[in-house]
Formats: sequence, structure tokens, C-alpha cells
Amino acid sequence: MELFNNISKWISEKIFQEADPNKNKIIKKYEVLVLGDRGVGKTSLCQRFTKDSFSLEENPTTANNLFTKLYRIFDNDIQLDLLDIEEGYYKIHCTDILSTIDGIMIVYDVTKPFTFHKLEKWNLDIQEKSNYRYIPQIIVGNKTDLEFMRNVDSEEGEEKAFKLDSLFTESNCIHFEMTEKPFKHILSKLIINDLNEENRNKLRSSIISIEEKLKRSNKE
Ligand SMILES: Nc1nc2c(ncn2[C@@H]2O[C@H](COP(=O)(O)OP(=O)(O)OP(=O)(O)O)[C@@H](O)[C@H]2O)c(=O)[nH]1
Ligand SMILES: [Mg+2]
Repeated sequence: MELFNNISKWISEKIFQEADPNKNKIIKKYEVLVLGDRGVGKTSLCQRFTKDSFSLEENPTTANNLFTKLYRIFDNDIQLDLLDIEEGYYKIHCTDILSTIDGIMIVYDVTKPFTFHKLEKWNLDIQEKSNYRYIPQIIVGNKTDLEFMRNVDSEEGEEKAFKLDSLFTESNCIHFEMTEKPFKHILSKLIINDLNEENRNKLRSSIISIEEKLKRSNKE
């Protein structure tokens, strides 16, 4: 698990490059479903991440949104699709949706504890409606720019994620490096899960050798 976390962190920090949509062929597409209580910032996160736009105005989602981002990773072009779905539609179609998606992001608001306490309910509902299929998941504590209003500590978030067998990170829509964190993190996990043992070992060796080169060049 520790090795996996290191590789995943390394990939998400160093390997992601934005891809040119007109240049190359997409070799793999991943679909991630974005869930969480109303107003926690699901649409804002997706919009800021894919279109670099953000507004403080309230604008509840009334129709389904699909956001897309392309990345170039180890010379392969990868498409990340984010499904931000209207709550009523999700309730009716969740079984179908959960049968096809590759990953899930459950967002809460660090200033609103009730959105955090609902995580277990979201998790249980996903398990039941997906018929207990394993779907990689990340829990995201959003709105960390509102530190003075924070009501859920990072440690609490981490513990909960561990309990629910999820990845964890915090985010906000103000600082872009914080906005992209959850998306890169879950995408890294999906990519690594797709590798077979041999390729995983190759990836591990190449990471170690690049890390060593970096260390050497830093010393020189
Ligand atoms: N300060 C701050 N405000 C945020 C952040 N993310 C979202 N917001 C604000 O929170 C409110 C709700 O954001 P949305 O993105 O609409 O939330 P949502 O989860 O999509 O809500 P629904 O579509 O109703 O389920 C808006 O006023 C946003 O501007 C953030 O990181 N920091
Ligand atoms: Mg929304």
C-alpha cells in the first residue's frame, strides 16, 4: 500500500502533462462520477479544473454535466471524463451509472460537518447500488480556502477515508494546484490499477532511477 501511495503521489506530482486534443489519439478513457451533498462544490471543482473558471455565485446543478480533461502520461494520451449529475436523475439511474464508471469522487465541505457526516451514507449507498463491485474512490474535503470557518480537521477526513477504503485529499477552487489534486490522485490510482505486475515493476524501477537522477543533479 505504501509503495502504491508513493507511486501514485509521484505520478500525480511529476508525470502529468496536458495533452493537445488535436494532435494524438486517445488510448484510454476513464470515467469518474462526482458525488456529495448539495453545495459542497462538485460543479465548481470540475469547472475550475477543466475550464479554469470559478464563480462564488450559487448555481445548483439542474442538468447533467460532463467535463473532460486530456493528459499526456508516459507518451500516452488519456482522457478523464467527469460526470457531475443532477441529484434527481442520479437517484433514478444510479444502478446503471454505477455499473459503468471507473472511479468515484465523494466531496464534502470542510466548513459544514453535516456534509462530512453523510460520507458513510454515500459510501453505503454506492456499495448497495453497485452490487458491491469494487470501484476506486477518493474522498475530498473542499473549500479549504475558508480556513477560518473550518469545522472538519484534515485528520478526521483522513481517518474516515481510511475506514471507507478511499483515497483522501483536501481541495479548494481558489488555488489551482489544490483544485487539481483530487483529480490527479484518482486518475493515478486508475492508471496504476490497470497495469499488470510486470509493468508495475517497470514503472517502479523507472521512478527510482529518475528520482536518483534528480537527486544527483540537485547535488551538482
Ligand atoms: N470559498 C469557496 N467557495 C466554493 C468553493 N467551491 C465551491 N464554492 C462555492 O460553493 C457554492 C456551491 O458550489 P457548487 O459547485 O454549485 O456546488 P455543488 O456541489 O455542485 O452543488 P449542487 O449542484 O447544488 O449539488 C457556490 O457558491 C460556489 O461558488 C471553494 O473551494 N471555496
Ligand atoms: Mg452542482
